[in-house]
Amino acid sequence: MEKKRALITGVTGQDGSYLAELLADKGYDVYGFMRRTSADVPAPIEVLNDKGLIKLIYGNMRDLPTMQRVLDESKPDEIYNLAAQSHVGVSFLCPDETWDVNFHGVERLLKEATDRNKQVKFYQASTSEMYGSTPPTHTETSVFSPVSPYAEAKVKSHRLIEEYRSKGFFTCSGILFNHESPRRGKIFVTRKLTRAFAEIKLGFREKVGIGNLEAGRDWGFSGDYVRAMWMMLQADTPDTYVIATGKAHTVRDLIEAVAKSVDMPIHWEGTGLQEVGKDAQGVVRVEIDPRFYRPREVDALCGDWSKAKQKLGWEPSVSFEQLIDMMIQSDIREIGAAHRA
Ligand code: NAP
Ligand code: F7E
Repeated sequence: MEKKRALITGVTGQDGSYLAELLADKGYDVYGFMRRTSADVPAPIEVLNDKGLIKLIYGNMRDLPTMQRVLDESKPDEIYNLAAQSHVGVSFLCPDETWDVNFHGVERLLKEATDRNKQVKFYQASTSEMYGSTPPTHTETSVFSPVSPYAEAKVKSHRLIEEYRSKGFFTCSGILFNHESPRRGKIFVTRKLTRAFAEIKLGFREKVGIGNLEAGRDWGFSGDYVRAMWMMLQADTPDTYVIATGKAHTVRDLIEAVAKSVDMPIHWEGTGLQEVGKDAQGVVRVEIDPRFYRPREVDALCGDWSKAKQKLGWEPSVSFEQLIDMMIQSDIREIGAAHRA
């Protein structure tokens, strides 16, 4: 049987890297879009394991000719569109780039891909940010109320995916809630905190500045979530699915859990911008830094993943506590290795 070919945009990101490994392990030939600035060796870069090939080639969601060239070279059966300006806070600072990559990039890729192959299967990385703060638990049919340029662009792309589906194309949308891992970018709140507390624990840092303590998120493990992406494209019919754990925690809970996992329980003193988190010796380890507040915030998100369980047989395998532990142990190892080198 001929090997399946997959194209992953955003292959150098957290999800892209896990997905590329998953698909290569399943025997796919995997092609990945890589921006020139993503690696310090020139593309193409080929990684061959005993089952499949991962080939990284230059591509940019803002550049139609590179997109056309990559599609002609990779001839994908499946496309996973993960590339995005993915930071919500940054989207307020760079709305044009966010709109161009997160919406027009999807528009370009969908058109070029379906012009070349009407049977291509397309996964779009939609997001829980599309809901805004509509409580309490979100399903595939909950109302969208985006509050950031990031979320607005993602809603528009989500609608486009549905439009293509209604015309008979195999386009799926995963409404993924926050998912993390040791490969998470260091400016997202989970990794920022696991990194900071690893440094505090090892004596390289005293404290960390943080924004909104009360925001609630449903945090899962990226490795579980990329498995769901693949499952969506293997189903008989294309659809939209919520992927989440169904358990929400606040940033305050997250800080307490991270601090506890390095044996440094935190207690809180003060209120508002003066609130601080202190360790058992009374040393301030967490303080509020207004620079990390957003112009508009999504207060609370929690996903109902029952449709994914029912129709795909998907379920999350890593708990919030296990996720934090995995991330902090990895940061401790990484910092230790860097200081020994
Ligand atoms: P990530 O780590 O920030 O990765 C984003 C990827 O997009 C990187 O590979 C980045 O390349 C690439 N990219 C950015 N601009 C590009 C451009 N103009 N052309 C080509 N590639 C570009 O994000 P992630 O956490 O893996 O998330 C993957 C996708 O899922 C994103 O679309 C995100 O919006 C969405 N999502 C994420 C979550 C989550 O909690 N992680 C939840 C819901 C949805 P560089 O290496 O060059 O920067
Ligand atoms: O913020 C609050 C912040 O940046 C989570 C992306 O993958 O998930 C991610 O978006 C919460 C927010 O993720 C800090 O205000 C407090 O309420 O880790 P984050 P995000 O904005 O939820 C969604 C589903 C995506 O689709 C996105 O691509 O934490 N928060 N203090 C902070 N956040 C950050 N980054 N830094 C702080 O110091």
